[in-house]
Amino acid sequence: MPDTRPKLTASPRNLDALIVGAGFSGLYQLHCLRERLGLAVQVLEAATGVGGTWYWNRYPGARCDSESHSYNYTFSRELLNEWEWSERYPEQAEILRYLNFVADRLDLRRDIFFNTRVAAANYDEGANQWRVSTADGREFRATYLITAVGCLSTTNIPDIPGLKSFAGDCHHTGNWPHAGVDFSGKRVGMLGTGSTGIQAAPVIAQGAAHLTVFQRTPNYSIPAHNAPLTPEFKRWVRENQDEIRAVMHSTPNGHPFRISSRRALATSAPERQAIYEAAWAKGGLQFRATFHDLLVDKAANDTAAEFIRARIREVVKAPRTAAALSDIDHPFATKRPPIDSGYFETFNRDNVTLVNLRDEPLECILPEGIRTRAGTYALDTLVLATGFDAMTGPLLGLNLTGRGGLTLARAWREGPRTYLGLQVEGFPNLFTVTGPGSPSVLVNMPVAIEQHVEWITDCIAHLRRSSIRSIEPDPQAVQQWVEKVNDAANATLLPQAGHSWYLGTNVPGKPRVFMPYAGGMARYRGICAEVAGRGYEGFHLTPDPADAHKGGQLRQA
Ligand code: N01
Repeated sequence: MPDTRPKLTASPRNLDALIVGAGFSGLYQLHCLRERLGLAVQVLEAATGVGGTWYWNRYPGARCDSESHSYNYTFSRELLNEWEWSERYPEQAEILRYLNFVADRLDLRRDIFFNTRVAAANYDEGANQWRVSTADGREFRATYLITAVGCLSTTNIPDIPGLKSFAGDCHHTGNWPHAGVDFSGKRVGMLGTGSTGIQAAPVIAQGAAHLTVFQRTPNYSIPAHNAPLTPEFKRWVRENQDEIRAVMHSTPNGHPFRISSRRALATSAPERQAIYEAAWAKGGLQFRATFHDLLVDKAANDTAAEFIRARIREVVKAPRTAAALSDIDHPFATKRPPIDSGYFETFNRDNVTLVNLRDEPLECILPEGIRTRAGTYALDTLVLATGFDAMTGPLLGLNLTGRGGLTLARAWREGPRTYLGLQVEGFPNLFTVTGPGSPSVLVNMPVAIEQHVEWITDCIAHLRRSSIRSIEPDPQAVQQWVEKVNDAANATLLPQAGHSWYLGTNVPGKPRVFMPYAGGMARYRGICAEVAGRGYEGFHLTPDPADAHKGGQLRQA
């Protein structure tokens, strides 16, 4: 494999900033720090190319469930004008092409070290530097360390007895072989019916001899109705860029549509049914926006949940399978709602079987297949669509050690604690793009990413302008923010999912904490702007010793 590492032009030992990850976040952060602030900055990326999530998640059917015209950067008119999406929902390969286009257009590759996995990062208090070591033994030093590692990038491999003994091919969807997987003539088993499994099943079923879906928890899904974009729609997007961006910036979830102000229970049953039917026919996440109380009022939520269950029962012909698929016991959208292309229809195929693990729990994996309480299913290939150690997993995987030898694992042993999802107490000059405690995964990701990257860039500009040596959050501000994150979640039905990766309960031993900020992106953007406007309220700003006579440590709480 050719060495894609950039040549070291300046000493890497004294960089201004290091960024970990070359996905949506890392690419834009590099651009901002290099071009807007003129910093010496480099990116460390474990993969051989840019793309982050979209580099790794190459499973069959991988597609974004944000609509394509909202799933891109909006900071650059040139980028907007030069790129055109082909379908309503962009597929993985097209998103990867887009991110490569951006990397080329902004000349980003020259400052990215590919094939470079961070092994550990330690804050050296005396030098006020982050020392970052890589798996292949190199060391980098920088004043600012910015994690752009994504929220769903650490795969969750279930601890099922016998998994390693499986004799056939076994792949996790989040680490899919680049050459693809040939399913022809194969008996394929798939574990997992979240967004990923729901996207993968219809495509795998088309290529395999037989697909067996092992379902532990049934899930809602809305039809995507994906289709090529028409020339008229493309023209409309080109002509309305500012308006589309304004809508994305004003809504709680960063999508390019508004949430209705109607309440489900204040609407007559026939009218409500008609609204749901229209939204179902339109497809996509907009279904969630039909009524404004769906995520705050259980009775309102029940109306949407029952509508979807009825659609599943209508579509799926075998009554037992339909019952297993529609026996959903969490409120709608309290887990990330998938959207699909023919998921429920797939169970009408002769070569697809649903195994309901609630009726016949999984006992173990054997070399020849999966054994449940009811018997053994012979398989040639196993697909693990079992999700991620979300939000905290990618950060803990960096083995970060802050001031006084405090490890992130210790600081977060009872769950993540951040201020605004941007900084962690005890970890000066560390910034976490879309970290826990920020809206991130509850939002159309590029919108959340652009706001974080721009806030971090402005913050670093302020530190340098004001001769500030380091910034870290005040403990009180962290405590108050943690409470705000909890309150925001508790004001919704989201914690009522009982079990979800939002809560961390999908990973054994992980503290049960609702991790993202559920107060809405528009509100969050305002809070961050206010904090910055008040001189970074809630942060400790430590002046450079040379400037210490100007007032010692600045406490901005
Ligand atoms: O993961 P998940 P995902 N035995 O955690 C099951 C984003 N995303 O990769 O619920 C049997 O949602 C588990 O069952 P249960 C999106 O934000 C976006 O699907 O724990 N089953 C569940 O069914 C999404 O929410 C896009 O009982 C086991 C499944 O595995 C997030 O990624 C596309 C098991 C995991 O579901 C994660 O989605 C795809 C076991 N031992 C993903 N362990 C788009 O933008 C786990 N499961 C389109």
